[in-house]
Amino acid sequence: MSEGVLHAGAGHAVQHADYLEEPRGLWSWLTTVDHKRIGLMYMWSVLFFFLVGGIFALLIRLELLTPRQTVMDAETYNRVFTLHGAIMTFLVIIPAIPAALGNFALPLLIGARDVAFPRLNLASLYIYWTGAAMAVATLALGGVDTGWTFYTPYSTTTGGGVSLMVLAAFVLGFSSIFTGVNFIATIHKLRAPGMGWFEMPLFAWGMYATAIIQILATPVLGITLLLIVMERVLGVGIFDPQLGGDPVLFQHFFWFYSHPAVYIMILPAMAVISEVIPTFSKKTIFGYKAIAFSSVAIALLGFLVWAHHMFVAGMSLFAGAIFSFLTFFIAVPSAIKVFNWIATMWRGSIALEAPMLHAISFLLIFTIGGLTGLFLAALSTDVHLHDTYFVVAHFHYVMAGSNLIALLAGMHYWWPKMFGRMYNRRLAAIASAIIFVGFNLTFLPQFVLGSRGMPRRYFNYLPQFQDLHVVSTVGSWVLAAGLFLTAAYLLASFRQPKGMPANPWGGRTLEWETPSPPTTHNFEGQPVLQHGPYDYRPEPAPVGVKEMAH
Ligand code: HEM
Ligand SMILES: [Cu+2]
Repeated sequence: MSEGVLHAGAGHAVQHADYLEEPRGLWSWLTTVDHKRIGLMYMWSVLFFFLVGGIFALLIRLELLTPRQTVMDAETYNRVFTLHGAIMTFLVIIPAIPAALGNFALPLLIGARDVAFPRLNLASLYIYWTGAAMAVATLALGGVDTGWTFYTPYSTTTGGGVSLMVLAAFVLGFSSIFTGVNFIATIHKLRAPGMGWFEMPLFAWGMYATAIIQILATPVLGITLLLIVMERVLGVGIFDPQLGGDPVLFQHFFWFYSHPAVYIMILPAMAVISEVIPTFSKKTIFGYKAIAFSSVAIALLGFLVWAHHMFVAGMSLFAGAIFSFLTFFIAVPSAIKVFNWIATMWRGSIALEAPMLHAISFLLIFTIGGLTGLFLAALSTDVHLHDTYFVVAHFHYVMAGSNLIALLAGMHYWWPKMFGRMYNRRLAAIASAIIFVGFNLTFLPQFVLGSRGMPRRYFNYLPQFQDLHVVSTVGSWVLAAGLFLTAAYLLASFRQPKGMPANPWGGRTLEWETPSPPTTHNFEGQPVLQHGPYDYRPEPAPVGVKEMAH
């Protein structure tokens, strides 16, 4: 790997306008096939829905401030947590890193001019917008109160906008599949000449593993959701026992997608972290191949463990024991990665810039999330913890905490590349600390609540649970404050003139060889192979962070 990756060849003598400037006008954005512009439009859309889902989250926490009704009635509460979960899962966390950051960064990182199918890429954005509009339109039909998991028989019998909501998820699935197809083709066909599989940045490996799951698992969910619509609209008996169906069948179908889908959410997060940690430790990544292969191992093993969501759904003890056993294995590749990231930081010259601070938060939060997963994987303890706040805390550590904090790490890392501008780095460091504290304040107490028996999705609760609920609600305000601060200084960066150097962080992957922001075609001429993706040997001296024009 030592002779690995490349440099943009023909210098930057010819100055072209950057991709943000040329061509001009709203229409040029709406019809663009530039992966960078599509990535940005995805990013703004995802952030918008994160705001919407976040407002619902704050409402949930506000309601749970007291053991009885606080601000809404029980039916509204059910609709609010359903919308929160559905929006965050299908509109935010799944597309966030691959569709937003992946679209922007992947072609740059592998020295390509664009993705393999630029038009399909634009189509996937429009499909995303269509699905999002359908999900929002369910509000007009009285909302949805099934929970984001749409469990039968409730989802086939309750009123409201269930059919429209599951169709929205069906449509969104195509957007996800198309992105996956595009990335697989891009990685196979468009790597810069000389960039073998093991000279690819690890971000590309993460995107590749994610794409495998997107393509293989998403159709299962799509068809399952269509079956709900068929039962609701046409009365075909698939899940309803009265019509000859089986409600537990739904859970099998659902989790056969949704367990792998949690890796659609975490693999891209790991992909970002694998780029940030070497850059800010100024060290070659430790265990490149181990990280690359564990991504693929996670993608494949993820298909074998779905029934750990169903230990108490009435399956045989034998099946339960097997699924419990298999679930422990899935923790191994993740642990391998964590050890390799820590080894990369070990004796590195660590720069505590915002992307790195978020990456360190990720390491801590993901480790807690992953380790608590083992309690749930153990058949005997899961019987006690299933459907309690322990589960809510667990999946927020891995989904919300890990994925979102990795999104923040990646946005702060590539922001100067995306926009040619730098945010206020001091505020960014402060915000990362507030987010870390707020997140743990919100979700750490929920582990305790759950283990004491606080069930999830309950509107009222026993008075002895109130103290910890109050801590959690206050934590959600701290978290929100950190996120609003982040939004404020990121938006304020647009008041700065563009003027970032090509490589403000001293990174060694190819995107740093292009100007900030890049031109429409990314590279002037053919990139030439010069060094590996994480080659931090002394020469040539990287442009230090301190020399930045800020
Ligand atoms: C911003 C801070 C957040 C807060 C304060 C928060 C709060 C909550 C609460 C209190 C619940 C439990 C509702 C209940 O069962 O009683 C919940 C459920 C859930 N949250 Fe969050 N959440 C946040 C962020 C996120 C993010 C970023 C995601 C993205 C994946 C997410 C995904 C979910 C999902 C999937 C559920 C399950 C919904 C259900 O099963 O009904 N949350 N959240
Ligand atoms: Cu699972």
